[in-house]
Amino acid sequence: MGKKVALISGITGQDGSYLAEQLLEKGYEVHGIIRRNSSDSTGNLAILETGYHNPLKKVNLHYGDVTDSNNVDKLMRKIQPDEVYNLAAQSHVRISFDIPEYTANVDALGTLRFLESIVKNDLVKKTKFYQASTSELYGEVQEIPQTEKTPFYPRSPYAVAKMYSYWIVVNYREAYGVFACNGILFNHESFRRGLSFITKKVVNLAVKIKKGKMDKMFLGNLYSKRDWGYAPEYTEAMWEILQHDQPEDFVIATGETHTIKELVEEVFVNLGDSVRWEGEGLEEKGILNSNGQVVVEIDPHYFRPTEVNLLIGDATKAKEVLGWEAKTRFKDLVKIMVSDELKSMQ
Ligand code: NAP
Ligand code: F7E
Repeated sequence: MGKKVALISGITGQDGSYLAEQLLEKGYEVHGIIRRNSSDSTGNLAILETGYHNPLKKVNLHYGDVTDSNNVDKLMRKIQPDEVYNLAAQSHVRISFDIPEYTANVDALGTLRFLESIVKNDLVKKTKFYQASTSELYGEVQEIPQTEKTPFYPRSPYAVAKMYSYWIVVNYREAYGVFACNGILFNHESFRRGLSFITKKVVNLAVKIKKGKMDKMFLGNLYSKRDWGYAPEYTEAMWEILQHDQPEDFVIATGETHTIKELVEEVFVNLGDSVRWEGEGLEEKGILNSNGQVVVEIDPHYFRPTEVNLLIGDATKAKEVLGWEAKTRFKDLVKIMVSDELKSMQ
């Protein structure tokens, strides 16, 4: 049997880059879709030898965009993948309020474009499809903790667009028999996380503050709670989901939840300091116990018109059916992220 062929949309992102590495390790021929950007977006792939730079063509990169159905269809016909991992998204929740229509085009219709191509090109028996669904679907949570059966209540244009994708995956599975699955992944983080997400932002700025390169950071809502896991473990779960003998949807989470305040505190503990809080509302401040320096202030720019206050997932099904379980918990995740950030700034 020849090599299995995988196509990853969103390969330059945090998850796409880990997944590409893991699939190469497993012996796959890996293809990825990259957008034409005026600046280089392949930093997360630096570890891999790409088709551009090396004749070994370890990863085959194709220019494309999931808003372009001709492009998606053409790539699907050319590559004839055994597995598609649809990770491409405008993935920032707050920014989705600024660009809701664009977010819907990418995060909702992008998914439809792949599924239509599978059906139209008679790839139903060949191609399995993974959709990057999200805990943001639970939004104003209807149940604690959240499972595969918890009703959705999306609270942003991002989450509403992802809700379309969730259901179109279910529909194409039931209507046409596509092996299509949703991974409902709770927040997962790493050194490769984009700088505008809270874990990476706090770790990056705290390290700069402790090195004397900055005075303070500005944050939004300190009281929301998230279930944060470690990204490479979550991309392994994506693969596991497609190896199951039937197409199903799975929650992937740690089962532990923490506030943004706890995140800030834990990051500074890992940098040999500690933070106390003074004031309320917009006047609330985080202060270093070592020297009294104000290191956190509130900027309402980072507030969302509607917030997701509490996420905590129950990944029992993934454990029982796939044997998948989160290994890295909150404290270890922060330790890893701080250590990787320090190394990168040496
Ligand atoms: P990310 O780092 O923001 O990566 C998003 C990827 O999508 C990037 O490669 C980006 O390319 C690409 N992309 C954006 N718009 C595109 C378009 N129009 N056409 C083609 N590619 C496009 O996201 P991530 O954290 O790796 O997450 C991967 C997926 O899982 C996303 O769908 C996200 O919504 C979902 N998800 C993430 C989490 C999480 O906690 N990380 C949890 C649940 C679900 P550029 O590099 O060119 O921008
Ligand atoms: O915010 C609060 C903010 O942007 C987490 C995406 O990968 O995970 C991610 O979405 C929390 C929110 O992630 C700042 O209000 C406070 O309550 O890191 P985040 P997210 O919105 O949970 C889900 C699962 C996805 O699917 C998404 O694609 O932190 N917060 N102050 C802040 N957030 C940011 N970004 N910046 C702040 O300054």
